[in-house]
This record gives sequence, C-alpha cells and structure tokens, in this order.
Amino acid sequence: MSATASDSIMETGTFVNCFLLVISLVIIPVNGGYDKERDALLKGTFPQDFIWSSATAAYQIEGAWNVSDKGPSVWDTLAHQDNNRDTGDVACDSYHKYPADIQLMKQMGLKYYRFSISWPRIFPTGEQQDGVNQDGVDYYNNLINELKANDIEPMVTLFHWDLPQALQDRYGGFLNNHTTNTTVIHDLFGDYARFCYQNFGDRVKYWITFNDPWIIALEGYGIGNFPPKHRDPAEGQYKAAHNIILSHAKAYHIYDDEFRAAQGGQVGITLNCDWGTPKTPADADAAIRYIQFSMGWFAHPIFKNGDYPEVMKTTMTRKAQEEGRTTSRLPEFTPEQKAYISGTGDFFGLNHYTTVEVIDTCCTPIENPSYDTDKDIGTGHAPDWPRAASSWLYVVPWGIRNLLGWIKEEYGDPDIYVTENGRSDHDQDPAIMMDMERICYYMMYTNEVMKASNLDSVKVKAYTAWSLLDNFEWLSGYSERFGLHYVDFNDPTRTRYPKASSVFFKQLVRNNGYPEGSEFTKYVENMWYFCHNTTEAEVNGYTGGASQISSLFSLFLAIPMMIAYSLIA
Ligand code: PNW
Repeated sequence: MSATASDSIMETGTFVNCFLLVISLVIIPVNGGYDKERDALLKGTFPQDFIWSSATAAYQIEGAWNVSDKGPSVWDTLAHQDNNRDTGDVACDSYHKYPADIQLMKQMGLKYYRFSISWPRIFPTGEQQDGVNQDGVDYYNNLINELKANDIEPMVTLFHWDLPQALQDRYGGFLNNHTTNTTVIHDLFGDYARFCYQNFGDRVKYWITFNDPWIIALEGYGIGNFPPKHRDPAEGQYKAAHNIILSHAKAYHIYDDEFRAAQGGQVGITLNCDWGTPKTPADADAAIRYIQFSMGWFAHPIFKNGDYPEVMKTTMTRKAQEEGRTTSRLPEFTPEQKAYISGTGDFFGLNHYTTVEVIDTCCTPIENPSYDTDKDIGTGHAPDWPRAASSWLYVVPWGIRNLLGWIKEEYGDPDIYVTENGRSDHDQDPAIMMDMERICYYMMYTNEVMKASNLDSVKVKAYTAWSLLDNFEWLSGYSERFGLHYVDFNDPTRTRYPKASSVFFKQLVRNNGYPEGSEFTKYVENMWYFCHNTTEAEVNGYTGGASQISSLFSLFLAIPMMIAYSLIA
C-alpha cells in the first residue's frame, strides 16, 4: 500500500468505518441486483420528531426574474445568452403562486419546507450599499408568514447558485482574491446573511449557507459549464471552494455572535455526495479518495479540523512535484482561518441522489491537470443499476445508508439533515402522472435512511424530497422532471397537478415510516420486490407482473389521487 493510500485509510479513521467497507466488500457479492439481506424491507418508524420536508430553489421555481428592482443573477445571464435555451424567467411562477405551493405541502401533511432566497432579489447588485429591493424582502416575508400560518416551518438556503451578476463582474465572484484575509466576497456574503437573519430570523430557525458548493466551484469556476462559466480546470475550483468555505464560516460566525442568543436557530451547510463503492477490493482507497475529494473537501474543514482532508493535501502536493510547481494548486488556510472555519456547522445538510463504482487509476502524471485527473480514479456503474432521466442518476438505494454511516463515523456523529433526495422523469407526452418509479425510489431510499437511523444509530433528523414541483433543472431546462407535482410549463397559469408519488409521500409522512401492520406497510410489502427488480419500461408501463400492482395501485392511490385532483392549485 502506498503512503497516500495508507494515509487515506487513516484519514477515514475509525474501526467501524473500515468495518463498513469490509462488510460491503465481503458480504455483498455484486454492486447491483437484489440482495435479500441488504435490500430487505425494514419495518418500524422514524423517531417521533423526525422532519419530513420537500425542497425547491429560487431560480428553479420563482420566475419574476426582473420584477421591481431585482438584479440579474449569473443564471439569468446564462439563460439569456442563447435563444434556444429554457430560462427561469417564469419557471413555476412561484413568485406569484406561492400560496398554491403551500396548499400542496399542506395537502401532503408536510410540516417543513426548504426553499432558497435569491440574493439579487434582495440586494440587486449583491451589495447592500447599492440599495435594497423592498419588493423582494416583502415577497420572502409573505412566503414565510404564509408558511407559518399553515403550520409549516421554513428551512432557508441563502445561496442556491444564483450569484448576483454584479458581484461576478466587479469582483470575479468566488474567485475574488482568494488567499487573503480581506476578501470582499466573504464580507459581502456575510452582509447578505446578516440582512436575512435580521429580517427573517425571528421566524426562520434553520439556515443553510450554501447548497452544493462542490457544484458551484467545479462547474462554475473549474469546468465552466455552469455560470459564470469560468474555465480553469487546474485551479479554478480550488480557489472558488476556498472562498466559499470562508464565506460560509463568516455567515456562521455572524449568526453565532449577533443572532443566536436572541433567535435560537441553527446554521449549517448542504453538501452533495454520491456514495462511491469500490469496483474491486483493490479499489477501496480510491473509493475513499472519491468521497474525500467531493464531500470531504468541504466537510473536513467545517466539521472536522478547519483544514482539507489529508489525502487531498498529500495528493495535491505530489501533483505539484510532478508538475514542477513550487506550490500546490490546493490553497492553504492560515492557522487563524482554520480555527475560524472549524466547527461552523450546527447540522450536516446532505444532498444525495446516486452511487458510482470507483476504480483506482493511480498514478499517471497528466499534462493538463484538472480536478478529474487529480483524484486518480475512474467511475462507472454496475450494469444492473436502474437509471432515471438525468444521465448521472442511477438508482442504488443502499448507497445512502452507507454514506450516512460514513458521515457519522468521519465527522463525529453530527445531526444530519437529508436536504435533497429524489428521482427525475423525462418530460414526455403523455405526462408521467402515475410515477411508479418515483414511488419506488422514495420507498426504497427512505427505508434505507430508516435503517441508518434505527439500526446504525445515525443521527439523521430530516428527510427532504427533491422536489415539491417539476422545475427548471439547470442546464437540462424543463426536460427533466423531479417533482411530486406536475407543472404544465405551456400553461400560462402554471397549474400544478399532484402525481401519484405525492399521494404515496403523504402516506409515508402520515405513517412516519413503515409501521408493522399498517395498511401502508402492507402496500409497501406488496410493492417491494417489484420495486427492486423491475426495469424502467415495466414500471411505467405496468406490463409483466403488474396486474397485482395495478389493483393495489387503484385501491391505495387512485381514490386519494382523485381527491387530490379536485384540489389542484
Ligand atoms: C442538486 N451529482 O444538485 C441541486 O441542489 C438541485 O438544485 C438540482 O435540481 C438537483 O440536485 C437535481 O439535479 C446536484 O453530481 C448536484 O450527482 C450534483 C449531483 C446531483 C445533484
């Protein structure tokens, strides 16, 4: 085992961690297929105070992209660059239709809602000194008040990718001056966070600073597919991530110093991570490297010790030597910064959708280095993992249980909020309203979350479905639908229609899991094998052994569906 490899094992640390890995290598023969033990239905319920929620993000649902004084975000800019592109100009029109959205949540019995605030809707240029858009502030006040009036707790993301364009133009966005202590972007993010705490914090008790910084850094500033489309594969993502971590810490400390005592809320961050499973036992270190380079990049500084994972640092130092550089492309935090960053998460927000198989490709020196080549790994998928509409989304329910266990062991058993999990369908005609595959996805994934909670003692406190509504799926526009509710994007009124999955989810919430003996659990038992073994065509077309499913479906879902349909917003 190389020095790097043994470091990475040490890095993940504990015995239990290695144990989990060994179990998954020895007992589970293949990554795909139905495994009787691993995939068995667990009966029981989640802890009593478990949070069931659904999520959206401002640019994906609000529309009203230029009402009153709202400034453009980098996503407005990108969407308008090309005439053929879908835009978020109207999206679900939730800026006007938020009361209808709230009725959908109420209908499902949800008591929490995760949404994001659009920074340029509050501060049009991103800077308070240039002016505040009062209509924007009113909008979020109205939304929050309407939620509270309906007994729904807001969980608010401050940054879900829609950076004010002016901050990109003036300061380079998250590339701003990344190695100094006085970076403007940290202060500006801090000012924006403070304003939100001041104006909404009397009613908002759950704050998420950043959503998926990994995507912002990598896609926005490294690969350059996402706005602001800065392409610098060797260094861009590392500089941007450095700034995001420090900006997060700033927003956390502002809450801690100025608001916590009076408002008593919590501040965390939401990180996206796929589970990485080794293709063969020889790929075990590579699988750990995969996770450390994605989630660990942010989680290690924030939840562990203020610094990047050891395996990232040693790998990047070695790369620098190979490339003849005097310094690593991974920036360093000063001792003061490390102390400032460490411990700045009251909870660990997790977005999880899928799993990849990892193979070790270490260590061929590369001429044009990038984040992708830095990891020295390759990724793939087991042939029998079912797929969703999004090209990257393979359905591997057991992955979430492994990942939750890993977070517990690696980061000192934090409270974990699953802030996104879900599955996409294609936008097709006729619309997929009886979305059995989504029902199966939620059934299987939530059951794995319950295993993590009840069998593995992971402190998982929340489960959030992505998404409440079909919405603007970033570069895929309206071609991929993640919603529990269907939105007709050709209808000027953007009518919402409940899909079958919303009725299923309502039953899941009402039962708080899969209690022994309930009608709901019986339905799930009948569906279980089908969900784990049926191909995409069969599930959506009700072919093959589906007659039993159809009759169950009509009994269990069709009647509530009809009632729900009469209540469409
Ligand atoms: C999330 N991956 O991002 C976002 O937070 C949502 O806005 C988005 O609509 C949703 O997923 C569905 O795409 C992801 O690499 C980022 O696997 C990365 C991945 C998945 C989702």
